[in-house]
Amino acid sequence: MQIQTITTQPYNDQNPGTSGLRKKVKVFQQKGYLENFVQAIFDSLEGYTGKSLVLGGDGRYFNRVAIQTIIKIAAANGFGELIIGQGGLLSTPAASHVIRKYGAFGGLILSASHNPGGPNEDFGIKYNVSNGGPAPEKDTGAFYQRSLVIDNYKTAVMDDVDLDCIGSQEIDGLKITIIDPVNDYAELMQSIFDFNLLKQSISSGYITLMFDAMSAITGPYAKRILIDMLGAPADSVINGTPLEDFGGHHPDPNLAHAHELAEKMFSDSAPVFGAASDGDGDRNMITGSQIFVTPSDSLAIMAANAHLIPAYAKGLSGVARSMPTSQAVDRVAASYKIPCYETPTGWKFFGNLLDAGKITLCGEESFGTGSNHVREKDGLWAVLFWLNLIAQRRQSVADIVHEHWQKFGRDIYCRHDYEAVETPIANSIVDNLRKQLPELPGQVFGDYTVKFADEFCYEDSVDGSISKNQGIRIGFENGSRIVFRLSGTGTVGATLRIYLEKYEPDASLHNQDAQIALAFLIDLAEQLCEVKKLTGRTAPDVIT
Ligand code: VG1
Ligand code: CO
Repeated sequence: MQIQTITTQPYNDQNPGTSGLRKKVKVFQQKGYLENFVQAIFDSLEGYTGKSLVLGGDGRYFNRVAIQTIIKIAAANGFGELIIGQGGLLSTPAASHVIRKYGAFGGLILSASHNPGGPNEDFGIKYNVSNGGPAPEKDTGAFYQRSLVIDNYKTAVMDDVDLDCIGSQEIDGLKITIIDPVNDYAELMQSIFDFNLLKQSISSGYITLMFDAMSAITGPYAKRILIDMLGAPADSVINGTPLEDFGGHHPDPNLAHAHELAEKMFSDSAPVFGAASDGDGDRNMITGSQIFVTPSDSLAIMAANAHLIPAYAKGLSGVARSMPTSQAVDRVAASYKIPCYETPTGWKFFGNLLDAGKITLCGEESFGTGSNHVREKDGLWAVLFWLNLIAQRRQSVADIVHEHWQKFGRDIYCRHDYEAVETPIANSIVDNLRKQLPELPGQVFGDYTVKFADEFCYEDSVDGSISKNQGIRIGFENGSRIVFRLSGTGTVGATLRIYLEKYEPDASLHNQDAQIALAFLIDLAEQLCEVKKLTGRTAPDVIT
């Protein structure tokens, strides 16, 4: 194999965020930009010579070009085998599974997840380690440090690989295997859930459903599993063809962006169950006829009912949630007497807990839930979990949710996002909040007395690593919380996220609208951070 060493100039902005490096496509198209970052990753890793690397992405614009570039750099750096999803496609959870199943050294996932795609939109790249999960902070920190000083990259002189033809070939000692992106994942789902029960429930018409793939990666997965394997009617999957620009939409599964599904679920002709997934297939939105299930509630309900699912019949070793996720799952853990861990935002923090067997199930308020079956959050897995639950309990989504609230109380929850705020303003908002922290405990605001106010710092109980500055938390005596943090996945300015929650034990007050129930906390959050005042905005860009 002929290998070239190309001289390059470093870029100073290749610091991975919450989930990999995300930038505008135009940034990735700069000379050597992608090459530098990939070489910086390989330079920071050890022991991969002759081993295999998994490659795949969510099919967004630039996916195919990037894969060809990466193939040549990986070949030149001495990998022995590249396992690539056909067409360059792999959903994030499927990539995680493929890494684990084939014992790969690691994988590169090309995605900017819920961010929009297209020539003027976003692209991203993320390295996952051999457990199938996102690289921990010590690795991503090393990639960044290396990227700041890199002065050359290696690339193999070879033709582009045919990404569409399934099978293995050998090029100068490098094995290249193109796999069906769905097969292994579908098999895994079959091993977790009761497919026979699901088939019966769907074919008998007991469960009707609509799944919105948002013109993103889950289309082929949902069609294979929901339609081909479980017998759902063909029109149950909408927007099921992956498009490079997601049809011009944000592939972000929430009521604002999955509006086609949302309208259906709140109409007279709503099916029993509705769900959506994001650009790379790791997020999920769960709805039922006339009801939206918040991701935090979904996690708690899954934890409370996991024993009804074949793979979790023996119960859960423990659960975890990201810090801003509501405390609903904590109540389930307390009642089941299992541990509950609070981690920083981002799936990479669950990996050690899953590997150590300390938790079985975990989730985030940002429409992400998952378990120890892979090391990423998993959108379709969550969909199948809920379908299995409905089939097993023979209850509607609304009944399952209301019963859960009756038993555990309701954690009324919402998140307000202020997007593309000018970075200096966003930073000053956080600095001002930080300054107020020492004064806040003991202060009384209406019925709310501040119990604690701090900046979340996480110590990993498995490897002892410390992650600082993971968001500002203000907790009240009555269990309510306000959390502020800046997003680590955006590509324009800064996004301020404000998370609000209030515990309501009284069942007669469970059917309140979250915005109304949380109105006092919403006003208090503005009083503390002044985002509206400082940006001149009147409302958040997105409410979830
Ligand atoms: C957001 C979510 C976080 C999630 C991350 C990646 O990060 O808040 O919970 O893990 O996206 O999700 P941030 O830093 O923007 O708040 V995905 O589906 O975009 O890979
Ligand atoms: Co995603």
